[in-house]
Amino acid sequence: MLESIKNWASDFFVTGDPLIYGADAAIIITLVAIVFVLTYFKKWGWLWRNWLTTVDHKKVGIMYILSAFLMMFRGGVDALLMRTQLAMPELQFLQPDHYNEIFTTHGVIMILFMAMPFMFGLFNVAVPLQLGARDVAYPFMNALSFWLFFAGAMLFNLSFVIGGSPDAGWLAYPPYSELMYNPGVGQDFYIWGIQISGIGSLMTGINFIVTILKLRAPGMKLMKMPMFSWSVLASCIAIIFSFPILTATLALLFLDRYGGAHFFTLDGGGNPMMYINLIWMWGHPEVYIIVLPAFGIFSEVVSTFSRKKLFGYKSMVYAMMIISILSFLVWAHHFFTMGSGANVNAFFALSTMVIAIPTGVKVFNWLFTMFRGRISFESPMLWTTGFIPCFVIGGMTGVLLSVAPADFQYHNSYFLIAHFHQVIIGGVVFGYFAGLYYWWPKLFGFKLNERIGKWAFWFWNIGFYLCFMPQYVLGLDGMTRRLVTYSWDKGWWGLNLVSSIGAGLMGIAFLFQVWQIVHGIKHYRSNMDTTGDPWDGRTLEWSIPSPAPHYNFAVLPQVSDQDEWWEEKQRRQKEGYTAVAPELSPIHMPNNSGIPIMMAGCWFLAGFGFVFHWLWLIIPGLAGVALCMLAHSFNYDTDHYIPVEDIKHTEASLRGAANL
Ligand code: HEM
Ligand SMILES: [Cu+2]
Repeated sequence: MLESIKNWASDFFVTGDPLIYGADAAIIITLVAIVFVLTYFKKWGWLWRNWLTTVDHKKVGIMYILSAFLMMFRGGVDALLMRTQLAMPELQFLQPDHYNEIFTTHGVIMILFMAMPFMFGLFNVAVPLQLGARDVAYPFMNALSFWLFFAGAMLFNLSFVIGGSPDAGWLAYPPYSELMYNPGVGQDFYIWGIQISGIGSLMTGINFIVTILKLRAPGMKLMKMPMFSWSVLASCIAIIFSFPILTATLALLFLDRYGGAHFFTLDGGGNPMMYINLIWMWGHPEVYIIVLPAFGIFSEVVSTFSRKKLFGYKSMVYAMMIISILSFLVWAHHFFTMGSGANVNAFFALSTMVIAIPTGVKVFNWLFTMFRGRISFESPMLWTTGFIPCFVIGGMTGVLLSVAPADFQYHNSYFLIAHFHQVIIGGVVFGYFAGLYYWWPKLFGFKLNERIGKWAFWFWNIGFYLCFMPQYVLGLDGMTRRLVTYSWDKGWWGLNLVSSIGAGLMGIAFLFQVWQIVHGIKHYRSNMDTTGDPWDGRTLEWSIPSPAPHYNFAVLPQVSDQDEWWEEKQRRQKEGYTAVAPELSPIHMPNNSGIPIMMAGCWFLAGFGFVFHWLWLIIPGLAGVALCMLAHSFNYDTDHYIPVEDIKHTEASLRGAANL
């Protein structure tokens, strides 16, 4: 009896690795500390009412971004572990099995649990404010999306200490992800973690499309909409068409693993290449899903900090929309070596090269916007100028990769690793940082320290080039990806060492950013943004106080121009301008709800049950999900009105009574 419990426990808890015992201890200590602090300072009620049950898009956005930072830490530690292992030849720092797990969790966490929530956080933070709306179209669903993402991310991360991590790469190609070759529970954590958070992503896509199409302020024609909102629309269109493919693909893999189906196994008539096609039909649009909003942010930042209208607004809109559609037609460039023949490869090579055209258009638009502008280099603009050369080089190496015959040489080499990190770090990560620094004062009411920010910027940039430029050379020299170690006689050690040093510098850069935020919170009183418009902005979010009141706009703005707030400021400076005191009326707002977090909790339990084949947990978990749906369907107390008196009071305390 005792023996069998012991056996079960050593399977259930991952044993034998000091790193993991450390993680076990850290998790327990952190949980105890959180519970202690919340109880000691009597903050449970505050946490529940203000955060866990909130449906306010700004708070949901903050929770997304906070989670993204935590995940960036985990994914970054994974990256540093790998770069330590590769710093010198023939190191035994990580064993091969462990290395497989780490590149898998690094990739999944960085794309799905870091980039995606960071992006959704910025959608939430900025889109309703830019549109002159009071929330997203479906605030309840928005909170539910967040909690589903969070439940999925936690489930995935749990595999580190319970059951064991997945190790079949970030896209879990069969046959290695099939039960026969991968009997542990790691791949099941992968499937359920991504499925649960994927439902949330799909709902967010729907939510923001409806918000953008239906909730724009009166007078804001589509062609007057701020460029970030356009980029969100393009990204969400790609989300709603591509995420169902991911869900279906993982469902098929689930059937293979649980039900002995043979969709992706050669014996039984399946085909692993089918999986690889399907997963990239989602995977390629996914990379545009995360980069298009970054393009939107750069557009806003470039025009604000050059104090000029964006050059070529219309061409930018068309470029975004075309990219969103084209991104569905290029997936096979990820496996030119599949053997599908010259005609198929020619099609996918050409469609890939075509994408470079609208992308190039954008780069010229940004450069022409800066041309003869009155440029100032505060943080958001700094990241934008860092992005342009990085993305251009990364984009050009992408065009090299799209040359199908040559790809037989580059495929699965470090050349590819260098290329995609260059576009993802230089494009996506730098873009989201620009957005975070840009909207930070609007969210929290104070600015972050510029000096610490500059340190972070330079460490990120120098670290980046040191880390990834050598990898192009290594790739051409034959170093393949997912390689745990290499021998001295390859002659690769010098470049690898430089690369690892670069990775370390990026780790330091991240610490600078954490410090910058801690510093900002400590000294917030001396950096308050009392104007609501710290960058001399152009779009509607800068017309309201910082931090934005929870109803955003006391009176919905009337829009007549592109860059409405900029034009309004010009009008106000003209002779004879008389301010009209706005007529206030009660504001209709959604109520908080505890159902999203509870429903996500039930999904988490069901997912955990599925991972371990525990019917006794799956059934109550799914029943809980159904009960939450029922409870929400019969809840008629979902909204309230804020009386005029309260609005006046809030506005007076935020703006000073004079402005009303
Ligand atoms: C911050 C600095 C980063 C460093 C130093 C780094 C380093 C690495 C390393 C060493 C690998 C494994 C290469 C191999 O053995 O094949 C890797 C793979 C990968 N990285 Fe990063 N990375 C960083 C940031 C990111 C970011 C921001 C993302 C995405 C948002 C990302 C996405 C990926 C993906 C998808 C893989 C492929 C995983 C696989 O082969 O299945 N990385 N990275
Ligand atoms: Cu692709």
